Amino acid sequence: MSLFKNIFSSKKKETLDKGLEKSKTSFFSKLSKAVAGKSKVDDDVLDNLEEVLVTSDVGVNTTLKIIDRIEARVAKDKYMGTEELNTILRQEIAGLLSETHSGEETEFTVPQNKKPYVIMVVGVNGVGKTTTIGKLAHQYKQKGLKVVLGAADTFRAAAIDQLQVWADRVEVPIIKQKMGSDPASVAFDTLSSAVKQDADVVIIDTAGRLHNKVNLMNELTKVKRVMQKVVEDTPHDVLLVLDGSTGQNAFEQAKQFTKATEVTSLAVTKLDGTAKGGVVIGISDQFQIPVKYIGVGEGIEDLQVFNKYEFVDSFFG
Ligand SMILES: Nc1nc2c(ncn2[C@@H]2O[C@H](COP(=O)(O)OP(=O)(O)OP(=O)(O)O)[C@@H](O)[C@H]2O)c(=O)[nH]1
Ligand SMILES: [Mg+2]
Repeated sequence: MSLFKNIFSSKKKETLDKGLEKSKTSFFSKLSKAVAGKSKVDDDVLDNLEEVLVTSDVGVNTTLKIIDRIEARVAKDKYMGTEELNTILRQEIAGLLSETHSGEETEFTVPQNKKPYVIMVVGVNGVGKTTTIGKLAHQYKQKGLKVVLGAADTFRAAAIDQLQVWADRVEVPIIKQKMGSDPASVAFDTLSSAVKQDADVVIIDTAGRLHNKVNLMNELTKVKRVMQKVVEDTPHDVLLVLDGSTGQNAFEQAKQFTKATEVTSLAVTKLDGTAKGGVVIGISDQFQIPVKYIGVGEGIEDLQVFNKYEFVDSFFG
C-alpha cells in the first residue's frame, strides 16, 4: 500500500513534522552512529539497529518484529547497502502497521446513527485529558456539530475550572457541579442536558486516577452505568489518554488500564518536545485498541487524527 494513499493537508503535515522533530533528530542521529563506517547491512548493523529502535521507545516486541522483517530482506538481497536502510526501515514499519486495521482515519468524525455520541475520557493525572477534550470539542464544533462537555472530574476545583476555560474558549456548553460531588451524577446531568438540547457529541472529563486503585476503577464503572440510564449503550467511546513523553511508561499505563477497564480508543499526547515519539509505533503495533488521536502541542489546533501512513511518512520524511 502506498505511503501516499492519503494526501494530507499541508497544514496538518507541517504541524506533524514540527511535532515529531525531536524524535526524528534523535532517531536519525542514533541511526547514523549505528551504521558509521559500515557500507553493508550485516549482523552488527542489525544489532545496532535493534538498540536504536529500543532506545527510541518503539518497544522490544515491535522492535523484534521490525528486525525480523529486515533480516528477511537482507537474506534475500545479499548485498544491502546501509544507505538503503532508511528506505527499508520506512517500508517495513509501514508494512508492519498496515497489518492492523486502524489508524487509517484522516478526519474527526462521529457515527451518524448515535446521537448524542458519548465519549468518556480517562487516564492518569496530568496526561492531557482536559486539553485533549478542549481540542476535540473545537474540531467537532468546526464541523458544525453540537458539543456538550461534562465536568465529571470533581476531585479538584481546578479541574472543573480548567474544563470551563476550554468550554469558554471553544464556546460550547459545560455541565458541572461543585467540587467533591458525585462524578456519576455530573455525567447523568450532562447526558440529560445533551439529550434535551439535541446535541451531537458529549465529552465527559474524568479524574486522573491510578490504574491500580480498584475503587477508582469501580467508580468509572459506576459513571458508565449511570450514563446508560439516560442513553443506552453509552459511552460509545472510552478514550484513554497517554502521555507520549513518558515513553515506555505510557505503554505500561495502556497495558494496566486496558486490563482494568474497557477502553475503546487511545490518544497519545505531548509528542512535541519529546524524543520518544517512536512509542506511537509500538503502541499501534502492540494494542488491539486503535490510536485515534495524537497531541502535538498545547494549542487548540494541536490535536490530530492519527493516521499511520502520515505518521511514518512524517517520521521518515
Ligand atoms: N506540549 C504539549 N503539552 C500538552 C499536550 N497535551 C496536553 N499538554 C499539557 O499537559 C499539561 C496537562 O494537561 P491536562 O489536560 O491538564 O491533563 P489532565 O490529564 O487533564 O490532568 P489532570 O486533570 O490533572 O488529571 C498541560 O499543561 C497541557 O497544556 C500536547 O500535546 N503537547
Ligand atoms: Mg484534567
